[in-house]
Amino acid sequence: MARSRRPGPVLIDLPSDVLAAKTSKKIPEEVTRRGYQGKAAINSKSLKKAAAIINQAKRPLIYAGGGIIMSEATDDLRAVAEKGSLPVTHTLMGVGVMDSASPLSVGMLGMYGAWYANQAVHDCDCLIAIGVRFDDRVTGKLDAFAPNARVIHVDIDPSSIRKVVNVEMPIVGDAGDALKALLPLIEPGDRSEWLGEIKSWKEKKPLPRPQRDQLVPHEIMEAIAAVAGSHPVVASDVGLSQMWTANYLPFPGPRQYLTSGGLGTMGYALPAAMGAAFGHPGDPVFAINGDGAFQMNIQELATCSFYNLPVKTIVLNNGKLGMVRQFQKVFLKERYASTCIGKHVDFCMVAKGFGVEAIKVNTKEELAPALKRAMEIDGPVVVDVEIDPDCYSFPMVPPGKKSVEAIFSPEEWEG
Ligand SMILES: Cc1ncc(C[n+]2csc(CCOP(=O)(O)OP(=O)(O)O)c2C)c(N)n1
Ligand SMILES: [Mg+2]
Repeated sequence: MARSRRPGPVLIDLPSDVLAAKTSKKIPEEVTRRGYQGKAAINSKSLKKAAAIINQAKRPLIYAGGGIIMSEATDDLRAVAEKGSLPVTHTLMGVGVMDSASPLSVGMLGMYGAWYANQAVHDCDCLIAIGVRFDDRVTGKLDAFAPNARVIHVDIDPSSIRKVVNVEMPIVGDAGDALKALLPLIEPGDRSEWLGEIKSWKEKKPLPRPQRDQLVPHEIMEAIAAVAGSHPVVASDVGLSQMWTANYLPFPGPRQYLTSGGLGTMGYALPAAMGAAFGHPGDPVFAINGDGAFQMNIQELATCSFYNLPVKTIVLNNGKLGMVRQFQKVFLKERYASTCIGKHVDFCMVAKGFGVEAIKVNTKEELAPALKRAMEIDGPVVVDVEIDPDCYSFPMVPPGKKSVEAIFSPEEWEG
């Protein structure tokens, strides 16, 4: 199950009395299970109909997710997008399906996504969903999601199709198989007007890049990108740090951004980065942590130290459980509860206690030299960066609102 075409972690929970019991039953060679059964052949009729819908569309948009990355189909997606001049928005799990610098990339959609990506979903006349699940963090208010679009949904798991939204053209199958079969059917179209409109939205309401006295997230992402080399692997934790990494750090390709996605497991970044460091020796590997999430697996610094794993841990230190605090600030009238964790932990001292080198960054001027030094060190490093504690992840779609009703500041929320 873990290694089949929709791979991922599987929890097998066996009670200890079962483990200790004896059995004379023969263990079957093959097992069948309910639900998803593996790879299905693509229905060519459905595919032709889907291609016809796409070719007719004036304002098509691909909504691409992690299924494309699991299917190793990034090149197939890019070929289809380029042939049809089809812009692509992606989910959190789909970071890297397009080169974020590509003119066809519309960035991440959803609750913490770019305003222009949500606007493109709202205004498209054809939504081509591939390897995605219409998660509530993506759709916002469901009946206002892609209201003008004919929807095509490609997914390997039939139970995912029409689970959340009604689609006109379902295609059950592997994303790579579907995209390969779709490529010859896609006609090169002139979509310059639509692409121009998306470009103007990007200029009208870009991702915010505030200038403050203290360091702010996009400056840190830019500084990391400047030292990261051509093929970095970045694991992010859960919280604002995760959204800032997904939105501001450029990702040219797949499997360079590791995140726990919908599971939301704080503490994920460091062990995930350690796995990447073992699996990709030679590639620069970063763990980008919030100060809260870092403490959930901080003991793994011992493993980093033991193996001299070259994981560069960047702590975005705001003294807060920032993402939860953002809710308390915006929606709960600043009634803060249990989200101010303060500055009681000296992460540099903790890291050194584990035998890991550490650098403290307090000011803008200290950031670039600290990252340069971190890259020069042959082994694990913790860089503890003080950031403006009043930075949040905007734009944000308030729960229950339409995805085009994103707010750019707490003041925009009227309750
Ligand atoms: C184990 C666990 N506990 C609680 C949460 C809920 N949660 C989501 S984000 C977040 C705050 C994360 O704080 P921090 O790591 O400091 O990151 P920041 O948002 O400040 O960047 C919390 C508590 C979670 N996702 N996982
Ligand atoms: Mg924090």
